[in-house]
Amino acid sequence: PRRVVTGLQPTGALHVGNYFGALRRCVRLQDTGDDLMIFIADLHSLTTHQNPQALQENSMELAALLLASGVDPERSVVFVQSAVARHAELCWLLACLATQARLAHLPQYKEKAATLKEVPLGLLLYPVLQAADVLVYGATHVAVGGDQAQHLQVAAQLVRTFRHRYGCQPFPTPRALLPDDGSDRIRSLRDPSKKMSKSDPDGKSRILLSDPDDVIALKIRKAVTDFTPQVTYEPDTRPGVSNLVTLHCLAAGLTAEEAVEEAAALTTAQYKQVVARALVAELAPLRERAADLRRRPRLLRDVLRAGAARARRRADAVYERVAAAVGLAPHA
Ligand code: AQP
Repeated sequence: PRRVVTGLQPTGALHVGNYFGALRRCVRLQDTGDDLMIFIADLHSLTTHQNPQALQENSMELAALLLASGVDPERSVVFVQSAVARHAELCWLLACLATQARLAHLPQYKEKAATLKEVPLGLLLYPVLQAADVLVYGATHVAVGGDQAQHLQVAAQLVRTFRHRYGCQPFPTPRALLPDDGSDRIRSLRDPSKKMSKSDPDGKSRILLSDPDDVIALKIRKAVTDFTPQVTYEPDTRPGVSNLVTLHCLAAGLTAEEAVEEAAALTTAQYKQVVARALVAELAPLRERAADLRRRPRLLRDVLRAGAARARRRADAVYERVAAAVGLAPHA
């Protein structure tokens, strides 16, 4: 089977974009028989300032949501990144092969760095840690959204550099696994030219997984569309309405054609009620399962502990080959 790695940052309340684009996608991958490793990327989240208590709470919340979404910790390995020290150890070895110039050239780095007076080194190293996250398990695939594809090129480059320098390749070159259902591109409800994002200052731009049913309906009702009343699926010219169609499809398990056909007799205003109902039907049970799991912190901790132990065993095997190739003195 493919070995697929994916990570989520515990940086705040999750929205439906995170759900369809990441949580539910994990469940789908798990159900197709992939060997799936899912980590809560707490080390990554430290590249921006995090309140320590909130960071810890967000990590547990993410664990609850993963399980509530249907991730099965027996089949998938679920763990917290910082619990497996090999991520950071391999990151160092890879950082010694990466160049500052190449990392400083990546668009996401440039965008983020431009907004900061003092740029933390961790922000520059972010893609190297991402490479380590994947290579340390010898992963063949990484489940990402389209915007992360460039960071995977950094991982591929590091594999090549490693081979040139040390004459061996202790890990496969990982490939991006992109979804084909548009689930990685849920747009802001207030400005459909942007993606839905945790950090958007406008709370109405996203539907949170914690939003009650009436808030979901309200946010969909207020979603920005355009002045054409018919419902069509034209992401390039009608991104607002098309985003609603995408949400409807993902929530109700329809294709875009089926959703548009169902909406043939409806105005966009009427269609919004259909979309809201579909979202509520999907999210209300999820919310309940998550609330249930939140009341069982011991179970969550047990799952994470067992996941970390499995992850460590896998990481040790790869890291030992890497350490030997690099010439680190054996210390076992
Ligand atoms: N709008 C989106 N549509 C579909 N998928 C999305 N993801 C994020 N936004 C959308 C996916 O959610 C996962 C979690 O990503 P992350 O925690 O690394 O944070 P992110 O990608 O930076 O997500 P946000 O929510 O937009 O946060 P901010 O505001 O901090 O940038 C990833 O799999 C991502 O693809």
